[in-house]
Amino acid sequence: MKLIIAVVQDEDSTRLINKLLENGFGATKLATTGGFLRSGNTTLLTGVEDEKLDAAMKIIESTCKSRKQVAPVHAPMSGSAAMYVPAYPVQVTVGGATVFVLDVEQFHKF
Ligand code: 2BA
Repeated sequence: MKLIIAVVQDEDSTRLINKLLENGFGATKLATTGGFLRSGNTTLLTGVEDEKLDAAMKIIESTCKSRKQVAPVHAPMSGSAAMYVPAYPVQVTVGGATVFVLDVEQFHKF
């Protein structure tokens, strides 16, 4: 069994959950925050049998779009100086999805 951890954009999350459920996958949705943009995104946890991994990955790939986003970013600075440095706008391409696949050692439902 594998655990898929997929970081996706909020805009894609409802469609992605619906498609996963329609295709017989379970999903847990976590509200998360990207470390770089400091804006909200969604992390989905999906446990799948090994032979269904490809099908789940295809659903994620086909559902999650990449988008350009402009966001104020603070230069990484420590100490009190950081308070006086204004944020500067950067344009980044976010997504479609950042996906980690882990081996599951055990799976229980009690
Ligand atoms: P954020 O960390 O908010 O990053 C949003 C987007 O900003 C990233 O899109 C990337 O295009 C850009 N970006 C990130 N770090 C950057 C940097 N140091 N300099 C310039 N641009 C940078 P994605 O790569 O599609 O990532 C989307 C979200 O996926 C990330 O949101 C983060 O929440 C998660 N993520 C990405 N890589 C990860 C990793 N290695 N481990 C854990 N989470 C990750």
